[in-house]
Amino acid sequence: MDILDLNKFHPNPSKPTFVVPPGSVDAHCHIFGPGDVFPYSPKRKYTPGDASKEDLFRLRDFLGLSRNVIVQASCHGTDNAATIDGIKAAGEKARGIAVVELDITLDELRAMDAAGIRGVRFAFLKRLVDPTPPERYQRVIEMCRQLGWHVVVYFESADLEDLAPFIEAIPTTVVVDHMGRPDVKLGLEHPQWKRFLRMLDEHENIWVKVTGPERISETGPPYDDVVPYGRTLVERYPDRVLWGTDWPHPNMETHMPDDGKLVDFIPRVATTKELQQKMLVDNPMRLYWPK
Ligand code: 0GY
Repeated sequence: MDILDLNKFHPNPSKPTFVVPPGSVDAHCHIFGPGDVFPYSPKRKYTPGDASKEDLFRLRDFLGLSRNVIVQASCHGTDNAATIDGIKAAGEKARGIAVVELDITLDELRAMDAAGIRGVRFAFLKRLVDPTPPERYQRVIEMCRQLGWHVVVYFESADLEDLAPFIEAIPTTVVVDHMGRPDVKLGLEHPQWKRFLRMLDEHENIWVKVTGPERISETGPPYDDVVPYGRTLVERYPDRVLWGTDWPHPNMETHMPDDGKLVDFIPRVATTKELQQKMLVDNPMRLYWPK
């Protein structure tokens, strides 16, 4: 394997073998800086290598994708300027997810809506953010409901049992990042994974991103150990799964993924044309570009 700088996205990803259906959406990616134009947050827990909107659009086109959902990452805190700048530059080809202060006003959120933001993200990973007691998000959630936005939640599976009452009570569509971050060492029969499936079984407003095999895998590329988890989600909840690259892959400790190989992971979890069409096109279009 190439020795790559773990703070910088893959410089020359391979051309995927899998040809994505026309209109496919990368529903989870970020823009970082560049730091001299869009400074990183003083409260950040990591400082990424710059990854500009131009770099993102180049990757989108190279992989054969049509649209991006740009997710505000923790290193930019609650200053969504880089994310919104990227959405504006992409025109109709991008939407975004913001991270906001708890005292933000409805008018400020309306301005973000006009700029293409369609939801807010709450992260519960201590290595990314200082913890916010979930009940303090209620006011923001209520404003999301008024705007027809959704809520994105990022947690690790060990924390789900504690967070579930909060997540299950959210009245909007909820999107869970990175397959709920299962611990693949524990296996598909473990109560943590079963708890996640139970949450999805019982709450049809909860969607899940089939993203992040490179983060979840213990064995590394081509992420064989993550396939059964992804496939379970796609086959059980075909109308509420999304896919994304997670480019530019902050905080990778073992390797920097080849984004072409991440596209080649898709047909291993979405094994039919119908499932691929739903996950890559129909579902994200319904959520982010409704007619
Ligand atoms: C991801 C995952 C990570 C980082 C962030 O907001 C973030 O900084 O989401 C991570 O470190 O697991 O979705 O990019």
